[in-house]
Amino acid sequence: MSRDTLPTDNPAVVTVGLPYANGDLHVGHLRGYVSGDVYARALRRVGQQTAFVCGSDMHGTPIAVNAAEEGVDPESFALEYHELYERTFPQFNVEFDNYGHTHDETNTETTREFVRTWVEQGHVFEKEIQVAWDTEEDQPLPDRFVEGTCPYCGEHARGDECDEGCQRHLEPGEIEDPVSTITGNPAEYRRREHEFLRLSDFQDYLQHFIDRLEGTENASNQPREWIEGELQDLCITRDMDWGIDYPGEGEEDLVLYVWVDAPIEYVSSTKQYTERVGADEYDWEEVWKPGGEERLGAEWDESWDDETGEIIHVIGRDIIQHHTVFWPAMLRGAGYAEPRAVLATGFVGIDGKALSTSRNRAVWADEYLETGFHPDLFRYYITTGSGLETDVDFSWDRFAERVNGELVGNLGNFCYRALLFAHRNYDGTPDADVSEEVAERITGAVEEFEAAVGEYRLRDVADVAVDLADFGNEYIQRNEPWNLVDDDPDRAAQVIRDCVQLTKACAVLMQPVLPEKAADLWDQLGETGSVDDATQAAALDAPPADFGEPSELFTKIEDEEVEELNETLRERVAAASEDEDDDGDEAESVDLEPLAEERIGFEDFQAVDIRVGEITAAEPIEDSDNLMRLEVDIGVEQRQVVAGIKGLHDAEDLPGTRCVLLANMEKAELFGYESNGMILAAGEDADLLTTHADAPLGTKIR
Ligand code: B3M
Ligand code: ZN
Repeated sequence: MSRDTLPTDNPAVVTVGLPYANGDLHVGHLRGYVSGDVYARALRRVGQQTAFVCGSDMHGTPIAVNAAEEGVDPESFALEYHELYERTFPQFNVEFDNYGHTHDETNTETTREFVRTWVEQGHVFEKEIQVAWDTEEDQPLPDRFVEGTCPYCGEHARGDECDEGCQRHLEPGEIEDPVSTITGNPAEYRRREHEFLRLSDFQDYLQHFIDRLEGTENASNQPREWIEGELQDLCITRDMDWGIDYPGEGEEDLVLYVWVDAPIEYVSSTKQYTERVGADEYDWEEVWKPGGEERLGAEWDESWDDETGEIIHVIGRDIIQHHTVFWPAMLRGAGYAEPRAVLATGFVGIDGKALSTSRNRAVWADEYLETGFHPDLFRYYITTGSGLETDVDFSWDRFAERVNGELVGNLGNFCYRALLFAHRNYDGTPDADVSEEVAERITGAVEEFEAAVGEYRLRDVADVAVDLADFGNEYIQRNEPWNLVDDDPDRAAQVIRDCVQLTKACAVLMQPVLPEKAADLWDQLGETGSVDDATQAAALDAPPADFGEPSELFTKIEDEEVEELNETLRERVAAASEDEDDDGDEAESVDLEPLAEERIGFEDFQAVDIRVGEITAAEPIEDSDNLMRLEVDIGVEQRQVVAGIKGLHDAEDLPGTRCVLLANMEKAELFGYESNGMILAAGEDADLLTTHADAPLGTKIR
């Protein structure tokens, strides 16, 4: 059974993963918040009642470690960042209906209530486990206070997550060769009592949940293996002072694990919104707790699928497990509703490498604002460059290219031309009917917008207006109204009437991604009221008869500006790479990685489509330090692949080289080039894999 496509009559809530209140925001963070905001606005645009909520994540070792480094208490440390985020989001037109934080009273109370309910329902048990211990400091080392090796993939891992390797959540005691991040000494494991949420109670439920879950494919595919395999119970307490106290007798020295109170902030923040606007306007319980206590402990009933709020989480792809395994179990265990959709965004990198706050390999939110570029430009660039799931590279060149080409040259140009012509010749909208061709084109755009919202295709939501303007430019060019004004005034009036209508439709449809620019255009059209409140039908409603002289919506970004920004970024990336080398990462990577312990079945292997190929063209990517664009012939087709082999192989030597290509690798966009496959290579020097005899191109490797 599938749910009715959005919009539905139920209230919806859109949330974005909570930022840890421990550092400045960069473009990688902003991708998530902008995406959430665009989606929330788009949902409202199609008539769904929607709250958009979030809050700062104040607890856990990410905060405790950084606060300790600065010698301040975690609360004031985190509050300072919380206030910074509260100020920064609106500067990118990210407008939450409520922005709370996990340490506030609402969340403390709601969290404790969740935990008490799990305990009452018998989902919590106590167990003695091994926790890492710093013998010099004589203290336990929860989460990020310990580093070591991931037991699953052998990569370097920090505390509770394998952030450089397989991205798995790590339970206390799992990390191998633990080292204290406080003293740098090898840590010892000691036995301690902790509280656990029995995830296996929810295994059956989760297997059905994952089939119902909507959103991006990565979010429902990635967790399947965990949900189908043996579910490891979740340790929900930590030996720390900073956090929400565990609400149980005799457990005063334990706080709740940060991943308990963090997602509960989604509920708390929605509650606060209801407290502000009143339950008549928006009732958090209808969304999160439909059916009151009735669903607590009861078997899932299919009729509940429709009797619920629409809960939509936008998150980074590194926290899929938390949102599709732990969180739905936490909700179910307390009798709450379940997420309808999880939209997991890809990462943002620079030059093919991940952003790093500690190494200053990033473009910062403040830095963007200081350039003076309008926030809507960033919103457009980050939502439309590629699909939400894809990892992307931030590049000022691409940013300028897209702004100049698509916003200045296309959308802005069309609206300005249309309105200027209308204003000069008719003082506003000419008195004529919209042609059938144009009415149909607008209807098509409105429908495409709505379909994209229903299918969570955020890029397409954001592309609709620019595509419509593209049509507008072609239409005006084809009809040459400037030649008609004298000879065929009726026809001229009709063409311009069409163009003004297209402009109005653009304003309506661009509003989610370019909210301030849409408002500007709305004013220029002489419309009263706010474009945010205009319905989709307004795209075809007649524009006002009179309007004044228009102004250009967007300004061209000059080459010199881009060059300056590139220069700053190049220097920063070079410094970050030097740092990395100094850290001895290089030496580490020469060590042979331990063999994977986990075995895979033949079927898993068969799912990996590896082919014999031949490189037919190779070209270094100019602005990148390590990327090369390759064309690879795999018999059935030619593939374009972006590979990190610049500086390791000469482009001239590569054509004619036989290689081995992972053909069903997810597509990615790097430096504006689509990478459709992955060349297999060994080690730091990218020793390319090949075949010994002459298996025909395209042969599958088995
Ligand atoms: N604070 C940040 C992260 O791991 C973390 C998200 C919580 S969402 C409930 O991306
Ligand atoms: Zn790992």
